[in-house]
Amino acid sequence: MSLKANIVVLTGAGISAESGLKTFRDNNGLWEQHRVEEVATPEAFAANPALVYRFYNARRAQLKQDDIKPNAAHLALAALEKACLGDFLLVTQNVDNLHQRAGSEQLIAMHGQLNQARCLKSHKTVVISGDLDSTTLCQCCQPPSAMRPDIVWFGEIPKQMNKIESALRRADLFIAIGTSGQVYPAAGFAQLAAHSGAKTVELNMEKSGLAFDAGHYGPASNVVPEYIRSLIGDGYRV
Ligand code: BV8
Repeated sequence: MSLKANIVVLTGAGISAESGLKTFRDNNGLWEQHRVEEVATPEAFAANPALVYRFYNARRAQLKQDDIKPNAAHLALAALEKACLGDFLLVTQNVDNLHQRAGSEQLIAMHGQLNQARCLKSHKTVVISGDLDSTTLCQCCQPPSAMRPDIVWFGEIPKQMNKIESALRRADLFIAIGTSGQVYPAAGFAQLAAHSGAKTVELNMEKSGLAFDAGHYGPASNVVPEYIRSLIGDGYRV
């Protein structure tokens, strides 16, 4: 069954948890005894680039592990996109590549991607899969410049905000999945969609505390396919 509606979906770390990727609230938000919010900043990169390169190299390497793959929630969102006859946009806060691997196409990785690097001089981005460090040089400048992870750090502006806000203003349905709603501007998307007349739904392990019209709670790999089946029927198998 297809769906004549404009849909915006926002995902957070919780949708990738059952694929084996830690969420930000796991380990009390710590990595190697550092608060993630302190490592994922331009200041941390300026003060201790080796630490920040290592933080992202470890997470990028994890994506190549055989046991890290899209789960039923990622696949159900790809099916929803195919069944949607209106405008569909999936906005992820995650920097992993699981939505891409699940087949989602109308996708904005608003906080960047582990598998991309950015030239510090030209700001051009390139796809990478291996480690990045201060000796990794760009191919776009003469003389070549050092590169950084193409990640949006705290205090930096998320990607494609205009496109995201315009989609939220046109949305009939806004679905937030696996996000604690603690990081802005993503945490404000449900309210913007609601003000524009959208129905808002939260699919999460627990209530995030943000206001939604409806919510379904439990592991994403159960709750998301179940909810999407309620929208488009059994017309898909994951
Ligand atoms: C900006 C890349 C200006 C890095 C990330 C005071 C008040 C309000 C805002 C601020 C403030 N002080 C500073 C700010 C701004 C700041 C901010 O919001 N800080 C927070 C900490 C207060 N924001 C910024 O700096 C942003 N930029 O504001 O620029 C601007 C903006 C617009 C226009 C002009 C100017 C930039 C923020 C981006 C930072 N980068 N990621 C990296 O990945 O290393 S954010 C990072 O943390 C993630 O990407 C993610 O977005 C966030 C963590 O959030 P979640 O994804 O929700 O993950 P979390 O672990 O928190 O929650 C997981 C959820 O899943 C939980 O609810 C859990 O119950 C659930 N779950 C777990 N398992 C499952 C599950 N659900 C279902 N199934 C399961 N199995």
